[in-house]
Amino acid sequence: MTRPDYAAAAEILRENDRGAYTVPTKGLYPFQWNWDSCLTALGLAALDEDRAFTEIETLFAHQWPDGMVPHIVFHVDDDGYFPGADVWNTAPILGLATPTSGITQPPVAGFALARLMQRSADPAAFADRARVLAGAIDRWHDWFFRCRDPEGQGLVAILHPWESGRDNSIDWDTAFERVPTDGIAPYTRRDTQHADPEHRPTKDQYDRYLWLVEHFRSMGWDNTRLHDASPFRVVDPGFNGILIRSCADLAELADRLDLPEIAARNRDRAARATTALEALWDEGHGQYLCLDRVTGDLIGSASVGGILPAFATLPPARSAALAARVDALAGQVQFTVPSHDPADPRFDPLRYWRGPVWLIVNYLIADGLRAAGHESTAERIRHDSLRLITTGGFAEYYGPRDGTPCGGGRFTWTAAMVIEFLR
Ligand code: 9YW
Repeated sequence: MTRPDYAAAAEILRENDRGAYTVPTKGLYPFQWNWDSCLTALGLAALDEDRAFTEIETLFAHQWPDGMVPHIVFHVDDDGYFPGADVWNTAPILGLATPTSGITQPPVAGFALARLMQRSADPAAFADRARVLAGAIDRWHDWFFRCRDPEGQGLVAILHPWESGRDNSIDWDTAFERVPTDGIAPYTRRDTQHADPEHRPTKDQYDRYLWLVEHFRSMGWDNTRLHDASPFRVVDPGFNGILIRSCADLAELADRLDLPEIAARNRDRAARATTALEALWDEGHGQYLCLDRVTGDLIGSASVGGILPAFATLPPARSAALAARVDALAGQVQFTVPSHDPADPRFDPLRYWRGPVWLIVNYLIADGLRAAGHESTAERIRHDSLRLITTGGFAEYYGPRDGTPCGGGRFTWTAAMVIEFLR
């Protein structure tokens, strides 16, 4: 792997830069996405540190009054994406200056900010901006535990598959059967006009995605009520693993920034969630599983969501088991880490989150495994990730068996992760 890939990655970041935020890719996703931006900031920092901080600041400028940070910020009008601002209708309902979606996404901001500061050539120059962001991220974390863990169980639920960032994972299939489709407004999808429909979620899934959006909208996007009112409430180990890591990293950063209360609160959140995560461990699958909070049952679906907690600091036996799980998966595919276990009959190698490899997920897993001392597994993931770029370019995701590039092309966070992997 040589420098030209780095240069090509940097060119994609520049191309998708809209000044104060980046779009995930031209055409398919013309707005700012939450976890895309935070992970993209890591790549941007290699080109321009100031611009990297701006990326996260722009996202947090659209934090809701209740503390939630939305998954999409609709900075511009563009009918190339569905569902657009008018479907969510958050701006009129909540009096927002810029329309946003009404749900959130994996909370990588705490981790991303801490990493930007850790790596900065001149952290003192960014300390004031980091303090403001640390306060905003702390409010987001507080929102999670208030609104998505109302009974204080220690872990937070997602109320919509889009919140997980793993839209059509097999993990959601059973719980999704409870979501009705009657009464939804007629609609035209745009994603299937930009990307191969065979590589995207199905119409049945889109109907249910929209039913949930319309249901939450009809409740005025009131997050004090949505958790209990949603027929879809799932505790995703990947999402919680990311939250744990962000709480822990934010706590450490807050110590350095002399923000002791933020440090204490986030350390406590990370510790409680790490303890609670144990309930999602499944010895049979050798990984974590999702929990359906409506039924109280673990969901028997071995997705990468159950490996993603490797990103957080776990008991050593758990990290070791997850490293072994990745090593075992490597025996079944050409490129790790598939988003679902190929041994599961529901595995679908090219359909979005039901099998394909995503570089951001690879990066998070490899980062955690490396920190836990599983160097060779982390290195394998890094190596496979870079091979995918060589064979398929900077795609949105890839087939794990043959590296087929899928979805959108010239993809921002894929490029950002390449910059990270080449550091
Ligand atoms: C959609 C932007 C987003 C990611 C998600 C991914 C996809 C958007 O693209 O969702 O409309 O389905 O699943 O994780 O943030 O890259």
